[in-house]
Formats: sequence, C-alpha cells, structure tokens
Amino acid sequence: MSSEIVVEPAPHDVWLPDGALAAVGRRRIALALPDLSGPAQRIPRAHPDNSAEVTATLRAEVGRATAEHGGAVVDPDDSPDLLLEASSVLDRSSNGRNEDQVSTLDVESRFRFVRDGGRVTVTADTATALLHGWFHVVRLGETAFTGPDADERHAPAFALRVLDHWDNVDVHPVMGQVERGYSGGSIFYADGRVREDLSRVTTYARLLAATGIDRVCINNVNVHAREARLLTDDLPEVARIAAALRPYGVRTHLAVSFAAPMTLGGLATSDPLDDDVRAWWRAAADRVWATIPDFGGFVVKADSEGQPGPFAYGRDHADGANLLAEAVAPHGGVVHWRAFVYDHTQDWRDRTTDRARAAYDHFAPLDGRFAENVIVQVKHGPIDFQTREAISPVLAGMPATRLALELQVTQEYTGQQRHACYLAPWWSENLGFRPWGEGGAAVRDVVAGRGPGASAAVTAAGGGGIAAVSNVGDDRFWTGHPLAQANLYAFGRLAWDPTLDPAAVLDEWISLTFAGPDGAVHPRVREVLHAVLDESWRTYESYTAPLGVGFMVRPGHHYGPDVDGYEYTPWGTYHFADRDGIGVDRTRATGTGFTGQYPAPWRDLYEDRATCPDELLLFFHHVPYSHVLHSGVTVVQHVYDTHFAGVERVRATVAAWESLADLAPGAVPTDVDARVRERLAEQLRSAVEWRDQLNTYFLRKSGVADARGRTIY
Ligand code: GCW
Repeated sequence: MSSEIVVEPAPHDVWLPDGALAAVGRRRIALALPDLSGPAQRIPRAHPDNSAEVTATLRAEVGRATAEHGGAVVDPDDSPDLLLEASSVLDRSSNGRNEDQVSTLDVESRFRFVRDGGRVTVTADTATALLHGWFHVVRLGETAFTGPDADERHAPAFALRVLDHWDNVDVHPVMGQVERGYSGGSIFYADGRVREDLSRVTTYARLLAATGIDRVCINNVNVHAREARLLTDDLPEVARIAAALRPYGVRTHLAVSFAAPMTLGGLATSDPLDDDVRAWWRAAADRVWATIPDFGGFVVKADSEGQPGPFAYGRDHADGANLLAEAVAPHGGVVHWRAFVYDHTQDWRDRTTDRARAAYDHFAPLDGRFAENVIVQVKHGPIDFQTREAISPVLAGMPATRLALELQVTQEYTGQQRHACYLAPWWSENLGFRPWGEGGAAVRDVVAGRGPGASAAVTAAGGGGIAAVSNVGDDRFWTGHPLAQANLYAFGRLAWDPTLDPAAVLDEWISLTFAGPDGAVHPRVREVLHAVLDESWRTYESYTAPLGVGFMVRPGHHYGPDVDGYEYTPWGTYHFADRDGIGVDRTRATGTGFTGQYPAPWRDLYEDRATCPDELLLFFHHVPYSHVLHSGVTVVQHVYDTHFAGVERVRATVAAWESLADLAPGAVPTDVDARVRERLAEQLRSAVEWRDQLNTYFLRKSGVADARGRTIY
C-alpha cells in the first residue's frame, strides 16, 4: 500500500491579498499605542479584555505591510505618512448622537480619520476601533493619502454586527457539518471536535475585521446534543476558538439549548420561572465569562422547528429570554432571541393558519417585557429568507424592544453558491424600507434603536443591530463560489453603514480582491464583475419563483425547481395554484388578515391589488392568471417572459465572464477562473431547468399559451 501526502493549497486571500495593502505598505507608518489594556475611565461598562492581543495585531499588520511593500515603521514624531494613535475620540460621533449618548459598544468601534496635507492620522479609544481605522485606510488605498484635507468621525450604524454560523461539531445525518452550508466543512470543527489548528479562524477574524464585523456565533442555532456541551464540558475548547478570533477583536457568542438545564444539568425542568433553573443558567454564564472574559452572549432558537422552549411550561418568549438575560447581565452579555417561531406541523388543508403571521402574533404582544440586554432577532421577511418577501411587520411592531435584522449570507434559497447572486441590493432594499411610508423611519433606523416611539432604553442601547448567517466553510475559496465572497464582504460593510450603495461596495470588493501586486486592478476585470454581479439577484428572481410567491424549491435541500414540492406539506409555504389563478390571499377583507400587521400606509397599499407592488403581488393576493400587472402584462405572460429573459441573462453572464480570457489574459488567477466557470455552467443548467419547469407548470395549469409562441413543454 502506498500512502500519498496531499498538500492542501493555502486558503484563498479573499479581499486581503498582499496587493490590497500596497498603497499603505509603501508608506512610513507610526503607531502610538499607550497601554490600552485597562478599562478607560469614561467607558461605562466593563471593556472586553482583548486590548493586548489586538494591539499586538496592529503592530504585526503594520510590520507585515511595510516589509512587503517597502515602507517603514517610524516614530510618531518622525513625520509619518500614517499615524495610528490610541487616544480618546471626543466630540460628536458621526451618527449624530451626543457624546453622552454614545454607548460602550460605539466606543469599541468608532475612530477618527484626519488627513492634513497628505498625512493621515487615525485615532481611536480602543485597539479594536483602531484596527477598524487601519482597515479603512487599507480600503481607501492611494486615495487615503491623496484626497483633500479631511477630518471625519466614523462609527458603525449598528453597535451589534454578528455573523451566525450554523456549524455542527458532529456531522449531522441530514444537515451535514454546516447546516445550509455550501462551502465545505466547518472552519471551527472537524472529526467531531474543535479543530487542532485554528489558524484559519484567525485569518477569518482578519477578514471580518476588515469589513467591520466583530462578533461571531460559532455553532448552529439548532443545538443538537453534542453541540449543547460547548456550553459546559467543552468550554475550554470554545475558549480556544475565542482565542483564535480575539487577535482581530472578534468576540465569540454561543447558540445554546433552552433545555440545557435538563440535558446538561440533570434538572427535572427547564421552566424559566423555576429557581433552580435560574441558578443553573447563572452558574453556567459565570463559568463562561470566567473562562472567556470577552465573551459576547447567547443566541437562542426556541419553540421553533422542534427546538425546546418556554411554551412547554406555559410560559412565553419574554419569560424565556429574560431567564437567560438575567444570567448574562452581570457580565455585560447579550441574548439574541430569535423570533422565527411558527407552526411547522400545520395541516395544509387548514386555510386559517398563515405562517407569515406567526412571528408578529407571538412577539408583538410581548413588546416592553424583554430585559434590556435581550435582542429579538427578526428575519427580514415573515416567511424564510426567500428571494423576494415583504419586510417582516415585527420590525415595525415592537418599539420598546431591541430588534436585530437577520439576513442570510449563505445562499440557501438564492442558488446555494452555485449561482452567482450578489445579495447586497436586496439587503439594501430591506434596510432602507420605510414601514411608515415616505418620509418615515427606515428599517435601518429601527434596528439602530431610532424607530418611531422607540423607548429610551432601546435608543440608549443603540437597538439590536444586525446579524446574518455566514456563508463560510473550509473550502479553498471560503465561500464555494469565489464570487460569493462579495456577499460576505458586503454584509460587513452594510452592517457598518447601511446607506452604502451596493454597486460601490462591490467596487471596493473588486479593488481589494483583484488587486495585483502593485495594488492595481485590470479595468476589464472590474467591468466584467459588475456585469456579472450588479443585477444578479434580480436575474435569479426572474428565473425562479415569480412575483413574491416564494419557495417552489425541492423540499429538504431547497435547490432547484419543484413547484408543488411544498404544496401539500406541513411547512406552511403554499402558493395555491389552480386552473384559474395563483397566490396567497393575505388580505384583511378575504384572506388571512396578515396585511393588518403593518402600519399605514402599507397595511392599505398591500391590501389592495391595485396598489400592491407587482413583485409582491402573489405574496399578498390570489389572482387569476389573466390579472394585468402594473407592468402591463398578465401574470401568466409575466411568468413566461421573465423565465425566458432570465435564462438569456445567465447566458450573457457566462459570455461576459468568458470574455475575460481575451480581454484581460492572466488577470484572474486560473483556479478562480476555473471554479467560476464550473459554477456558471451549473447556474445555466439550473436556470434552464427552472425556466422549463415553471413555464410548463403554468401552461399546463392555466391553458394559456405564450403570446410569443416560444417553446414550452
Ligand atoms: O431557513 C430555515 C432553514 C433551516 C434553519 C431555519 C432557521 C437553522 O431551512 O435550516 O435552521 O431556517 O432559521 O432556524
């Protein structure tokens, strides 16, 4: 028998290849870093104990960049081109709040950027914030130094910016190592335990720090028996992961099981009002923070898709969340409590139950009852991360609760990283959506704690921020599809500043990721990537489920078309197509009444077919196939037209990418090119399948021919 030694190629550099640091690395850089390790006087609560590590990281970053690109590390008084200085950033923060309203979490992240005659000074209160400032300069490249004089304060719009990993320690028999993961195994776990070598986790933390993300939940919200033990027996292993994330200022969170007092603690109950249960959670939290002083908090999926929760004891979700909140409060921890609660065992014959209503029905009545360190985490849509959904009305219905917006970076329903689908335009629409109409607050204001009627406590805490399911795995390109890296990057950037233009964010990602050794990007590469990605989410929408109706995917793995796949299942995701029409009647007049969960004007705009936006028509209404859309075509003709056009757009995408070989030979690394081509081929195959199945289904159901006589089967 011969044994072969397989040398794994190093993970791809993603948006931090050496060339991305060329502009800054050519400069003379100084660091002024007095001891940042003690809690600063003006910081109200305990400061996370990571300053020493992050300070060391900053020195290493600067040393490495200057060594690579010919710059130098100099003294602060030796007229450096760039001075990174740890000191107090007084004045007003850029988000307009007064200094005395700035929360601890803002202080952790904000920095000041001053450019004076081509010399740059970055100042921050904490080492982590200074690191954000460093990566800001990296991102700006040459323009950091060549722009006009400036004095800017930068602070994230959301104090809490989290990536959730749905990683299992043990490979789950159905869901695998990473639930809804399309990028190989977990970067944290292999062979049923925490990986020995966690260097890749530190590289991940570096990538995240460069986008502005500084919190990661390291295990699946579906907490199975093995993973539950991360909270107790395996705490030393969790501490190793936290240590690997810490050098880049990234803090660790854990998903925990509501039943832990029973399954791990041997108690007879997990009743949130039981004194022994409360004591158990307090002791568990004490141990966590004793082991990991900068630990962030817990994430909980309770009474959801089979996970245990407070309902078993006749308690509600405020009782459940407050139990954990009380345990973590002494440590400055937070509890992310998910609002994804619905009946996943409903009878498809029952037309009175509407899954879209569930989160609001369960949570809105509890507004005002959640402890101040509870964040209710709400999926952007009322159903489940579909390609197109109305915004969740929960986001407009709980002014006295810290709310977080939950997004999915992993492309469960948007092509599973086999399809190129740049999601930032979709996230940007969600963040900018105005639930109270033109001129009213946007979702991004609500989750920053500044929605209408927000309680003082919610505003003071800066709201609940944003969270998303990561798309990262141990794949060489981190995200399976190399172009899906743009989604991870964009999530971080929008979490910092949700008003950024998605195309501009894509441009940043291109500039960093495709930077040659001198820092420059081939102009054709830039053009082609915009052509491939800018409109890719709308393209994906055009060849999949139409007009906001959702799903129509293969049950279980959720990839590829299956129009009736969920129609007669208990999951509550139906389209109700018959020979005459399609769509879900969610009106107050004749349907489930879901429209009534929105404030004006949307409760009325959605209620009326005449004012309901086309792209959400079938989400709110059951209409005949002959119904004429605002666009002027009938529903059924819209289905045919968009599905034919969608496939043509995918063909154009493939051609655009392939043109790079001639237009910019050698500009894209061969392995990236090969992986992208392989994925594009699958995208085209899959888009054709979607087109043909959808068109055929609608033709057979409706009997209405395509007005343009194209081939339908
Ligand atoms: O979208 C669904 C997924 C489940 C997931 C669930 C959730 C982790 O199909 O895999 O479970 O949502 O968000 O909890």
